[in-house]
Amino acid sequence: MFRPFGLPKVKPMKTKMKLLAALVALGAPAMADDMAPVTQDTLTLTDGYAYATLPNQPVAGGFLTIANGGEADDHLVAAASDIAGVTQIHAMMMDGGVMVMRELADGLPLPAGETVVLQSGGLHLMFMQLNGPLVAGETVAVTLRFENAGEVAIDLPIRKKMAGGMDHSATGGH
Ligand SMILES: [Cu+2]
Repeated sequence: MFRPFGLPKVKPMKTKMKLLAALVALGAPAMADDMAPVTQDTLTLTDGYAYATLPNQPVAGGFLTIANGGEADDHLVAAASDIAGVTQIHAMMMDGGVMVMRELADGLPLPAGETVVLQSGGLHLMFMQLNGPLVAGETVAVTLRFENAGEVAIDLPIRKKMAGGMDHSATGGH
């Protein structure tokens, strides 16, 4: 399912970050399920996350929201993570009445002034040839390479997968 492009989504995150910092300072159990927003060049990256893997799950999805506040288009060209031998940029699409996913070989366009959401059941980062499990409460370090903004390093918090949710697991384990 694609969310139409062009829906600006800007959330003030400062309060959340302070709360998070306070929890960390108190030694509270891991609650780092919100990614600190990252801004580079005209891009703002928010709402990053990945789901914990099930035993023997060979691949996993990564998700985030990318807002391009600039006047020029940008382009997510590539992604990489130490957790995976290969990281690709995928889209879900209908093919003969069946939902399939495809690698976006040319990357993901980020039109000027628009916000692109990578989410379960839609656009996503695909971690393949996993080197180990994704564990809830930990993070996945990912480097994204943009045509204009250059390389951006982010840490995706790993969330527990909700049972019965509308996510990839229904389509074959990721
Ligand atoms: Cu995929």
